[in-house]
Amino acid sequence: MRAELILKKYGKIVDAALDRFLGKPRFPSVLHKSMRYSLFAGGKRLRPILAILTAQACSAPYSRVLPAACGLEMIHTYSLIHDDLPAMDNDDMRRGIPTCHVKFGEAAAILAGDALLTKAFELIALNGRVKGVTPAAAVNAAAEIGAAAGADGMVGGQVVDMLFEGRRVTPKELSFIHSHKTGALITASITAAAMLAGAGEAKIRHFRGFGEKIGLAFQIADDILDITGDEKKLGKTKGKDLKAGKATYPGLFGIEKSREKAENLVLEALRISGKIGNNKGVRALSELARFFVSRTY
Ligand code: GRG
Repeated sequence: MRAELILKKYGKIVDAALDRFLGKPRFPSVLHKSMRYSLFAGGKRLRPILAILTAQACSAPYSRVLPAACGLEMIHTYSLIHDDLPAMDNDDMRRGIPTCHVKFGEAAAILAGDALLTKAFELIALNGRVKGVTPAAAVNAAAEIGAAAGADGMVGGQVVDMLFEGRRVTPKELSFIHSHKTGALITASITAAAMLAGAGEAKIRHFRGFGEKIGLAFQIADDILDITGDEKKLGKTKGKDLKAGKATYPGLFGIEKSREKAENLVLEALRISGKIGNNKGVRALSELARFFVSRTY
């Protein structure tokens, strides 16, 4: 199946599950409205779809990982809400519409992010109650996602990203920023799902390798899109990295070399997925890996 079709098909499943897990808008209404506003602003749902395809690659039904998959999208959405705040990137547009703080005010946006992050871990814990998931698998998956989202993962990467603004970075420092800020949650979407689906250690190692390669490729592609992309398609202001003096691959290596690097990473990922197997889930994961660098949004 082509990447666009995969995203469409599984995006619908993720959207319906997110709607269910979030529940009806209720008191306090500003909180539920702002959470829902950002969660349903039109994201590609890449992280939950990676989790779903990983379950299928392990020959498990996607229901085995659906609550955690939705939790991953909530963590991702919280990070975007907070990243857009005036104290961070100070962005007005995200996913093609005004950012959460522009629409609801700063305090509401901070709290919407907090509530999404917290709800995510409620769902990740609840995934332990799904038929076929062992208690050990549920605990390991929760620890995996917690580590990837926190100080030694996404938040840590974001802090280093801020520290290096306006400074020249080495390739090693840049790779640290990208693999933590962006790669960690992408990798955990795959490894945690493999754990919940009952994969053994060797398989989980392959999935981790696959995730790390495509996670880095994804962020390099994002750096390139910030320069060459179409603002309408991206749904956000472009050129912000350059303006803020951010550490990026094109900044360090130029666009052509960065493109080459991202494509090579995908080739390495495909070599790893070949070791995992060749069922429908693995083939779909490989298709998505290619999309990570060919995407225009
Ligand atoms: C903890 C506040 C905080 C931030 C963490 C993730 C992050 C760091 C900041 C968000 C901005 C940024 C440059 C993220 C890099 C990851 C990235 C390219 C996000 C966009 O992901 P997509 O393309 O977005 O999956 P959609 O909108 O499709 O879900």
